[in-house]
Amino acid sequence: SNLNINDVLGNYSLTLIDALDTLAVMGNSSEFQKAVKLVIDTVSFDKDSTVQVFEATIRVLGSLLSAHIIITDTKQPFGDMSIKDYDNELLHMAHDLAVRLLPAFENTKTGLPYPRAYPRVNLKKGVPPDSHNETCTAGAGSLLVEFGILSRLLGDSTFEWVARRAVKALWSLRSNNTGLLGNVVNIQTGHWVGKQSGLGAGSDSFYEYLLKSYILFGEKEDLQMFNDAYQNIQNHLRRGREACNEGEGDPPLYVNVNMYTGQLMNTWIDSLQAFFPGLQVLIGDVEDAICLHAFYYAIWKRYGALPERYNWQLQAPDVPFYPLRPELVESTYLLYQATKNPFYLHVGMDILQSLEKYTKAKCGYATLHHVVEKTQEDRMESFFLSETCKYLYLLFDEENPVHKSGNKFMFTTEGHIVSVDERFRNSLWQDILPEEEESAEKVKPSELKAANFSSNCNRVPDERRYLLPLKSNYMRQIDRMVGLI
Ligand code: DMJ
Repeated sequence: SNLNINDVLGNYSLTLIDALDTLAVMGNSSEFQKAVKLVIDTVSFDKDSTVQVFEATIRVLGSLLSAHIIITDTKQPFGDMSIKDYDNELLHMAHDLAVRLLPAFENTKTGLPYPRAYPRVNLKKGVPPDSHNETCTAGAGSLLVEFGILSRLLGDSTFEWVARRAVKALWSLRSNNTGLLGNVVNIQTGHWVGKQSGLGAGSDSFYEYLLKSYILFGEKEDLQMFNDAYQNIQNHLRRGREACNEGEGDPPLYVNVNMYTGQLMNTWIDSLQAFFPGLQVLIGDVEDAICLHAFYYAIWKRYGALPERYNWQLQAPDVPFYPLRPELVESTYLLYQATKNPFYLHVGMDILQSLEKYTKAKCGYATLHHVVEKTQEDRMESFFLSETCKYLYLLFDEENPVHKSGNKFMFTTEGHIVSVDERFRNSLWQDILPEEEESAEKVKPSELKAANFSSNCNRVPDERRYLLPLKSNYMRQIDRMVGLI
């Protein structure tokens, strides 16, 4: 009866599936092959199970696609990940699951799918009759990477089309005044039910997937949307001094505001928002990423974990649990890749040690029920293996093939690895779509690389590589703000 748990678990071996490509990244071919076979032999989506569209997409669909790509890519660098007599079973499973999720996109007046929380989609019976009509922005608007890959692998536009329609529907609902989006919307009326605009829960991966869709598919309209969104975020959500590492004032922080007025709505930030510095690294805003990351790291140092919500005014957790989330590790890893500053290795070590100390349990790693009391819950989210462990492993594994391949890989929002490959630039259905559905302009992966090294990339100077990434007075200022000193 616990919807929060069951809608995610789905009764389809979630953790086994979500962890597949982690085994490949760790170079463990025998366990990868064993796990893939188990999935093929034992998992079925033909069940009376009601799931959240977003969670099923990022955790299950994304992992199946990632493992399929690894198995079938003869040039992948992870060692022998071949599966004997493999007949595209994982791709067929991904297809089967996606077809079962499609009812979520039907009978909605805006094109926004039935959502993440209520209602859900029953894998066997479609959208339950008691369905509500509200979705969060991230749940409806971050399906494009997985659905787009599936479409392009199958040569069937359906999946990308519905996911793209949802992104465009959300985009068209942004405020005329601020350009911001809220966090909860009615899929029939298009009215914003949640007017909070922020970077954390309910919004996070919407922004992430605008950029990652562009990186993968090269559609310039995705980059255009991301750039506009990023600018609006800077204009309305960012508080504090202008430059991270210079000048006077509070450290930069991204707050939750009313989407129509830009006025502050509350004084908490959430643990999910810690992904944002990683996204800033991808767009080349490394300096600003350093500051926000430092703020979250200070909170981690205080509690040995990140509370789900931290109130920066009260200097205390508003919501005190920590379900082994990956976002801070993810940003730490990406910042290390961008700067090679050993500071981030220390951060990673610190995180690793607290995980060992406070969350390690008899049969795995446990959710912290309360970050102050360090009480544990009998729950290990599947993203602990697909993201938290993967990013930690990659942070320290300098020689990993992922790092030797010249930016060939991208991570989905669930940490699944996909190759940035020419074949995802081709949509075989281009000729059959009406004009407005076509994206006129595309870029090649090679052009992307060039853009990375041009003026949009604010690189950290080499001479600062071995110093603290942030001047020590600014570090102390942040430590004071979270009550560390
Ligand atoms: C993951 O499932 C994904 O990273 C998602 O985008 C947001 N939250 C969880 C982990 O915290």
